[in-house]
This record gives sequence, C-alpha cells and structure tokens, in this order.
Amino acid sequence: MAVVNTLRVKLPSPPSGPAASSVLDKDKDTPDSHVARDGRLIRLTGVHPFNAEAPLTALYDEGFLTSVDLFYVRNHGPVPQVLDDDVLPWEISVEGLVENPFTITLRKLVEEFEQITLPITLVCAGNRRKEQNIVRKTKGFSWGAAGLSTALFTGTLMANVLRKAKPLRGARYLCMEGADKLPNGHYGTSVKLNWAMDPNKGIMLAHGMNGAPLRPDHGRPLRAVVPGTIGGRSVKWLKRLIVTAEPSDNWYHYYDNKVLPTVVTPEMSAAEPAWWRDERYAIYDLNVNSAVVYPQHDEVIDLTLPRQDYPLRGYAYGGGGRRITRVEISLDSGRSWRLAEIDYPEDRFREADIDMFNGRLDVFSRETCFCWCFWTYSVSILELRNSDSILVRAMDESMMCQPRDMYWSVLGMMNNPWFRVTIEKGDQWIRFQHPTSLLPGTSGWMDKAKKAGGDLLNGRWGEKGAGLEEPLTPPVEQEIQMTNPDSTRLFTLEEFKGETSQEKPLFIVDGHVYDGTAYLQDHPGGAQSILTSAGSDVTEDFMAIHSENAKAMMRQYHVGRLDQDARKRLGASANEGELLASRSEFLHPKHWAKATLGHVKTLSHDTKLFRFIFDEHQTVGLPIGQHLMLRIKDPITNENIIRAYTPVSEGIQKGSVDLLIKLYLPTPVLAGGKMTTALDKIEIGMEVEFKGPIGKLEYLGRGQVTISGVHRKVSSFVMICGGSGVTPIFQVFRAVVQDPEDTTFCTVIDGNRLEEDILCREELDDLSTLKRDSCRVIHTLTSPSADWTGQRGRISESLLRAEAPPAEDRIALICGPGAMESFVRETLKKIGWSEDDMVFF
Ligand SMILES: Nc1nc2c(c(=O)[nH]1)N[C@H]1C(S)=C(S)[C@@H](COP(=O)(O)O)O[C@H]1N2
Ligand SMILES: [Mo]
Repeated sequence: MAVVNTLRVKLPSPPSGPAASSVLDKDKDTPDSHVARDGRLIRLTGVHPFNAEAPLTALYDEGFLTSVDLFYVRNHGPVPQVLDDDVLPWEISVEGLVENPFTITLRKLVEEFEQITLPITLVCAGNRRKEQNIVRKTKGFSWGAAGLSTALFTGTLMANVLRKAKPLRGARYLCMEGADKLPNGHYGTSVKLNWAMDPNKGIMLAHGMNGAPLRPDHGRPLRAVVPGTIGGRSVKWLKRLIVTAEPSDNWYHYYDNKVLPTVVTPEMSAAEPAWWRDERYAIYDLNVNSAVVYPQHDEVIDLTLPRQDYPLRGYAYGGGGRRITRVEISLDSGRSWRLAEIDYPEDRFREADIDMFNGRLDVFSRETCFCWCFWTYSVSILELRNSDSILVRAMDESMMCQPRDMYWSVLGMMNNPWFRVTIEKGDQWIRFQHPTSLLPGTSGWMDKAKKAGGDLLNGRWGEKGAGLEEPLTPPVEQEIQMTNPDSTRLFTLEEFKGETSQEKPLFIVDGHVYDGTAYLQDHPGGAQSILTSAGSDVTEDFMAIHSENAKAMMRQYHVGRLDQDARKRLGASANEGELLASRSEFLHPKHWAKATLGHVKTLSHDTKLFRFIFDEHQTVGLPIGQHLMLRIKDPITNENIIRAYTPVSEGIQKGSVDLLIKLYLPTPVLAGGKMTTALDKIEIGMEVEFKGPIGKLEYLGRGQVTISGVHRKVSSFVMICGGSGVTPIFQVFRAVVQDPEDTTFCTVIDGNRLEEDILCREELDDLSTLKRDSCRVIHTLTSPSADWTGQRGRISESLLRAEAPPAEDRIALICGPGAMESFVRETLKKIGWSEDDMVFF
C-alpha cells in the first residue's frame, strides 16, 4: 500500500493471519464443495445453503474490521464457482434505459475506473431475528445478533460506471442480478438510480475485501456494496446492471427484504400476494440498532471475588449514513437512563487521505457513517447485583431511537427493540442471560419467559404480576399439522434406508417419513437442502428453521412413519448418540442423552417409580446431592417439557436410573401437571432425554460437602423435607448411613399428610436402623389415622426447636413445597440458624 500523506492516527487494520484455506468435511457433499470456510461460523440453516454468523463475542473481539473468515454469510443457494483464470475476464453488462449499453470485464473495470477503498459494515435485514421467532415463528431463519460484519471494500464507484452508460430520461432504478441460479431465478434486486449516482451514498462495485480478492462466499469475483442499506441489496457474483423505470421484478426483490405490516399473518402473506407487491414495505436503509456483547450470554460473576467495576460493552449502528449520536443504558427497566461512551473507529479513516489496497481511501469527503460503532459503560458489580436487567438503546442523528417494543412481522426483519440482558442471582453469584442463544441445547431469557407462559409483547418482556395488563387477545400460537392421516404406512429401518436415494430423498421429521422428491425444484434453499437430508432424521434442524407455512406444506409430502424399532435404532446411530454412548457415564452436562422407559411401578395413588434404561455399561454419573433434568416431548402438543429430579437409585447402578415421581393428576377443575400428563401417556420403550448434573450441593462423603463450589466440613445434617422433596435428601442420607466410616449425624424430619403419602418410607426406616446412634428419621403427619404413633401436625417451630437446633458445623438441607420451604427458612432463622448453613434444593 502506498501511503500518500503522513497519518497522525493509527488506522484500524483487518485481523491478521491467513484466511481459511480448506474445505470443511460438512461442505464436501454439497454444491459448495469448492468453498473453504472457517469452522467457527455457526450455521443457521443446516448444512446447505450456507447461512452463518460468528459467535457474537468472537466477532466483537476481532475489533472494528472483521476477518473474511468470521464475516457473516447469507447465501440463498449454492456459491457459483469461479476459477482463478476466470476472475479478470469476468464480464458484467450495463443495459436497459441507457444510451450506451456495454459489457465490461473485471480487468477493464480495474484499469479504466478510479479505484477506491472504503470501510463498510454490512448488516443482514434478519439480524436479531431469533427474538422475533421466539415471539412467533416468522418466515425467516434465526439470526442472533452477529448478522453483521465490517470490511475494507475495494472497487469502483457504481456512479462512474453508470455515467459511462448514460442513463436515459425516465430511468429511475438500478436493478442488479447475480450469477447464482436459485429456484426462482437469479438473485436480484434494485435500488434507486439517483442513489447509485450519488457519490455520497458510496455505492460501489467491489472486487476486493480487506486487501485480498473477494472470497467465494462474499461474491467472488465482483459484487455490489450498498453502504448504510440492508445487506440484501449488495448483490454478490454480480452479472447484470439494468437501468429501469420500475423497481426490480425479480422474485427475490418481491418476496424478500420487506417489513410487512404487523397485522399480516404468515397465512395472509401466502394467500394475498398483493402485500408483497407494495414497494412501500421494501427495506432499504438500515434502522438504528444496538446490542450488548459483554456481559456474554451465561456469563457468571463470582461475588466472592474482589469487586471491580464491570465495563458493559457492545455495538450500535444506524442506517442511510446517519451517525449514532447516543447510546443509553438502563438498569431499572427503562425508568432512568445513563449515557454510554461511544467510540467511532470509522472516524479514524476520515482523517486519512491515502491509498490502501490500490484504492484511494477517502472517507473525509463524505459526512456519512457507514460503519458500526462501539459503546462502553462501566458499572459497579453492586449495581448489577441490585438490578434485574441491562437495557440498551441507541439513537441516530435524525433522533430516531430504538423502540421498547418489538415490531413483529412475517419476515421478522429489522428487529431493533431495546437489547435486554437479564441478571439472575444466587447467594454468591450473578449470571447474565441474552435474549436468545444459538448454541444447541441452550436458551436465552426470551425462551424462558415464553415457556413460563409470559406474553413477550406485554411491554414488560413477558414478566407477569401486578399492574400488568393481560393481552386483549391471547397470542396466536397454532399447532401445525404436518402429517397426513391417510399416510399410514409403517416403515422398517431397512425399508426407509433402502428406498431413499438422491432421486427420491426420504427423510424423517419427528419419527415420520417424508418424501421430498416433488419439492426438489421448488425448495427456496435449492434441491440440495433436501438432498443433504436424504436418509436421515432432520427433526431438530427442520423445526428450528422452517416457518409455519413450510410446516403446513409438509402434509402433502408425508408418506408414513417409522416403526418403534427403526426409531430406536435411528436415534442410536445419530452422531451425538454415538458420542454419548461411548462414555462410561450416561449423563452429559451439555447434551441431552437418550434413554427409554423400562418399567413403571405404582407406589401410591399419586406416585410412581419410573425406570429408564440406557447403555448397560454406563452408570448414571450423578454426584450425591445433585439432580438431573428430564425432557419429554408431549405426544400431543409436541412441546418439550423439562423438570429436575433426583433419582432414588444409587449412582453405582448400571444401565438404568429410577425416578420416583409424584403425579399431579387432572381433576374436574384443575388441569394436571404438564410433566405428569405427558408421563402418563408415554409407553414402555418410548424415548426420553436426560441432561445433568445440576445443583449447588455435592456430598463428597465423610462429612465433606461443597456448596456452590465452596468446600465445607459438616459434623451433622438436619434434613427437612415434605412430599417428593425427600428424594434429594434420601440420596445424601443413604450415602452417610451406608458408609460405616461416615460419622456424620443425621436427623431427617419428613412432613406429609397421610401415612401412605410418605415416600421412600421403608428405605428410610431400614437405613436408619444401620446407625441407630447417629441417625434419626422423624415422620410427622397432618392427617394421621388414630393408630399413628409418630409425630402429629405440620413441621412446626416447636418441632424444629426440639429436633433441629443450630450447632457448630451443622447444615440444614431443605426440600419440599414452596410454602413449607419458606416457613422452615423463617423459623430456622428465628431459632438462631444462619442462612449460610441452609441449603434449599
Ligand atoms: N447473488 C446474491 N447476492 C446476495 C445474496 C444472495 O443470496 N445471492 N444474499 C444477500 C443478502 S440477503 C445479504 S445479507 C448479503 C450478505 O453478504 P455476505 O454473505 O457477503 O455477508 O448478500 C446479499 N447478496
Ligand atoms: Mo440479508
């Protein structure tokens, strides 16, 4: 690079290091088998077509300029392959309403036109769409908040090329078309001609990115770059420029990159094409937006460590060249706001007038802002601890501010409500939750609020409680029927595998078999997106990616379902299944491990013992005192139900785990518990999933415990429980009593209503006989029969005073219904316990 004048400032430079040079295994069987990529990018639409963003933190940490490796990618279909020898001879045409139509090669574009280099942030209109999809599934896939990237683009101003063609009177639009052939024709769109002619808009024809030729994913060898405007207008693999009187009539111009009015449902948009024909709803300029990067999703601050201030950090951008003029932070749900500091790295280029990458770098002559900026706000940990959430909003120079409420629309685009990070609190820590998470098996606060039944559009982020209005109409959440009741064929695994081929791709969603043949030509992601699914179970990806409309279409391709045996074997052969099966412990903290229901034993009118079976060589892998999570798909609503349990079986037991579960059965006035209702319906041999361990207490044996990771010595336990709360307590009690060397004293106080309600009674009583001197089990009943000889009444202050006084190295373990737990907490405090010595499960 030739430096023309001496700089007083240091310019941000692209991240160094070589770009990815090998083709990932995943891509080898796809039409993109010629495209080298970086494995860190998170794929958002299965394997192919390639739509991907970097982990948000990795993107931010690279700084102002994004490496070509982490630059987000939005491909509607396969990447056109352009060999080295074909780069310079690449031809584009300039045609339509022009006096002087011509074609020109890339070589001539570089030779004949002035070359410029500009820093530009591209943002997909779908950035942050996952938040919309959680409110209600849109017709678009789930982008997180990293659907944007910044690079130094080198090329020529579009205006210079157009001027040479001499647009005629009446010409108002510049249409652009790419070389990628998609199910609905080539990708194409348009922008206003007088924008393209305006040097202030910076619209360019780019062949270079961060000082190297464009990468295949980003439009090699030539693309349009339209700064300040959604990425969708920056046509890649550019072949044609067509000057017209009307906006582009390309299919993708009509059916993509629009914000339809919020009243338009996915069904209406499919049934009434007029909505799409309204150019007023087309998106051009980006809207003002911002996001929090630090704290990251799931980041934990340990409050026991020395406290420093925490620098909150993130990004913001505006559209149409407008500068971000403020970024504000609220720690009190939007009642008050504080000003964050903003850094504009783009301005450092403004002061330079140099040559960079063989193009003139002249940001100075424009007043526009075409790049993201970074905000910071330092806050004390104490304030974070006292707050429920961090809210961020940005404003641009036209005083447009991000709104509090989401504007939900069919395509889920331009999502820009205040970015909210919630703060969860424990005794010794706080943890942050972003709205969504892209990692499998994880979720953000939005998923949780929604699952808890909150209305995410109630102006309070789905919180419930005093002063909040219930929505006038319940949110529409309809179940889509994907199966055809007439398709009753049962497939064996051999039949399914034998009949599937590249001509006739059969695939599985939710145990049902679909035949994609008739849809190969019409799939918006190209035939490849179906062909890569042939012969496999694509449930998770399919459900995550597809809209309600797409799901409704599945009915016509439904051909039957797998039989039990095929389901089991297919599940077990999935990669993840193999990975999990090769471990000596069944539970995995990150992956859901599959087990089947072995048998069910009824213990009382409302409790059953469930045995779940897994690999016979594995133990469950649960430390004493910890819990596991059970996930079941409701057979009717398909909804995932997750609850934490502590097994009653021992950790050394191989091949199975036993859960004692109290059933909350429906009554004429009350619906039953969700898990109960689902468990009631599952049959022997059916599949469920487990994950874990979780929990703050671990009993290491012989008087040693850790509580939230902190090691402690115990000489006696008081274990207070009620109902099924006995299960975690039982684990610890058994561990103490079964070890002859363990001298820890235990007092179990178990409160129930009727004698037959006492769970694990025999086991508890039998175990206590092993250590008569050091272990006691006290049962108390609120409705005892006449011949009951044990304690009577609720767990009371006098009972606790008598049996559970505080003592040196004594810890209370408490598990039971909420009301009981809070009574015990208050009472123990009253009789002299410190809260540090109580553990609630
Ligand atoms: N020819 C072509 N151009 C295209 C697309 C495409 O699929 N084909 N996707 C568009 C969309 S929606 C976006 S957001 C940007 C993404 O550019 P990138 O992949 O280089 O980040 O390219 C745009 N240009
Ligand atoms: Mo996009």
